[in-house]
Amino acid sequence: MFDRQMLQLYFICGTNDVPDGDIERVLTEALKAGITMFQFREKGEGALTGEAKKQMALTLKELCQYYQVPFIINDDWELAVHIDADGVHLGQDDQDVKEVINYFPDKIIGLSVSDFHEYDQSDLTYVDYIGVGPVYETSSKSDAKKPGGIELIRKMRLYDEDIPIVAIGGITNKNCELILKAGADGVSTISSIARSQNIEQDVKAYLDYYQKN
Ligand code: TZP
Ligand code: MG
Repeated sequence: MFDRQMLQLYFICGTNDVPDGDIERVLTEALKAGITMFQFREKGEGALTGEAKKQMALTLKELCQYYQVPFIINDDWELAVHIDADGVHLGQDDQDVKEVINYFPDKIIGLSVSDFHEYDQSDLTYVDYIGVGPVYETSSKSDAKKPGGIELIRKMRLYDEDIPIVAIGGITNKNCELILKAGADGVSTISSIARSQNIEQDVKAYLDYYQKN
């Protein structure tokens, strides 16, 4: 089910990340332009909850299915199970992977790892990929740790030569090349797509790298 190529351009978004709140439009444009994975990360003030969150998740899942792009839910593993998402992305403070794995046979499980201490304390047996960052400063996550720069990616790749790595934090199509050259399998982004004035053009500029390499 999981293939590391899915990480190439991993778009993460919730309704609060989109200036006019129209996440369906943004996701549709991003899917059309070629994103390779999507994560619904609904957080912050005024975020959807309960039934409204579930309905939005179902709508976005359908969009992803149409474009055959994996649909992942952030944190809320119960919702992921309930609506049969393609997987879940967990943070260090979320439910333990071991405790949810039985609900996710053949599904994708991602885990956030922001440094080597977190890597060492994580059981990666059932983890398909790790999200490593922040690489650069970000304004999309209020409690983001200190940025580790490209060195964080380079060192993580040396530390674990095999695990699929997606980099996160302050990434744009202008700085992604160095990150990928440092050993990441892909890049994830919120604002560079959610706030883009031209999603098609910006997504294609990311994907150019893979076409040339
Ligand atoms: N985790 C680490 S940084 C970050 C998350 C969810 C936010 C990334 O957002 P952006 O806009 O791509 O910097
Ligand atoms: Mg989390």
